[in-house]
Amino acid sequence: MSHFNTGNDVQLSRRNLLTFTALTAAAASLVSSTALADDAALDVSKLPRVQQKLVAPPFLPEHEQVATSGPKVIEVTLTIEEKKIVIDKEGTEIWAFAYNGTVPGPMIVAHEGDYVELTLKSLATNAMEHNIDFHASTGALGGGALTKVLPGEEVVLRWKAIKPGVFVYHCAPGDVMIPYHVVHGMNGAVMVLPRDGLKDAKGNALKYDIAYYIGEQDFYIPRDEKGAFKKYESAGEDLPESLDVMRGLIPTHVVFNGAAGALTGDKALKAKVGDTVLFIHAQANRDSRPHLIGGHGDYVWETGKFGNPPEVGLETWFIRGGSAGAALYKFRQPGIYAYVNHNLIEAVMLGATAHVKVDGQWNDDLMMQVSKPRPIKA
Ligand SMILES: [Cu+2]
Repeated sequence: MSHFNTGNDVQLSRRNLLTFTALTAAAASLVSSTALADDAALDVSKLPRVQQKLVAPPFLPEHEQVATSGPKVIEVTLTIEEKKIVIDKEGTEIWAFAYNGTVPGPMIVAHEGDYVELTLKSLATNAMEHNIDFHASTGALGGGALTKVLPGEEVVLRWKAIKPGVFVYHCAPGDVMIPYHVVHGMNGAVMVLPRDGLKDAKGNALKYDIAYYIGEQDFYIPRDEKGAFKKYESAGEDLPESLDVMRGLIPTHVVFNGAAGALTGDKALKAKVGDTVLFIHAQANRDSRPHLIGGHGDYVWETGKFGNPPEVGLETWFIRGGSAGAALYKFRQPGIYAYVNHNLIEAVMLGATAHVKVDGQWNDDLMMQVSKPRPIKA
């Protein structure tokens, strides 16, 4: 039994923490009986089943851009792990709540009309109750009430992908535990492609050679009396102090894929001149504004929903907190591009920078240095 010290010096037992969400328990049982009575479940039993092997971000699982067969049931497994991760080069730590051990959790890919069947497991070594709310799903709490798992438990949820687009998912165990878990890394994304793939505003097919998934994460790390970031012995021990920092709404870190520098230098994303890259940007809690320095968004689904025509030729696009967006760009020049949250304080000082290393032949027509720096002529 682990204990959590609150700001009021009240010892909260693990069981107390777990009952933060007792109010939604009744709703959960109500929804389960309705779901079981649904006739549609009979048809689902006849559909082909595939297991989707989830991979760590910034990569996406193997998938078809255009579906070559009818709707199917896509089986995925997410295992929840409370684990200590390092979030910057100075060694700052957080006890993250991680789906499949990564921040953000892995991308799940489906086509419109498919069913996503998730087995959600929580390691027995965890301390808290967790669940999952899929913004891509349709139904009470995005599945949140139907997926509550205590340490050592597993649950299976199935939902039909009826809205195309990129969407976030996140833990939502109730009350303050919702933002607390989300800003401890407990979020990820789903991509539901139209069955016939992506299209421009005129309905012409759009394809990508590479897709990268960037999960932006804001962290709120408490500091000690000397201003140094505090470290904790176990998951949840930071609860009261973390809530105090969160109340101020100023993150100490804004990072891509779990840590400052997770996608820079040796770990830069890669592409070649001529490659068309789909950048999926997810932010489960806070607004962002991706910008590719030296490039553009050729086609951008700013709200991330593929039922809308993409905007073209964008400079910077806006990601609303609690959503994911997608931008398609064909690289025309080689070099190191910085992909940033163009609040440059967040990009440079808080960590929200990725690099894309692009190989290929430079095109002087698009840009060239006409003369090297020299003293100004009188
Ligand atoms: Cu959680």
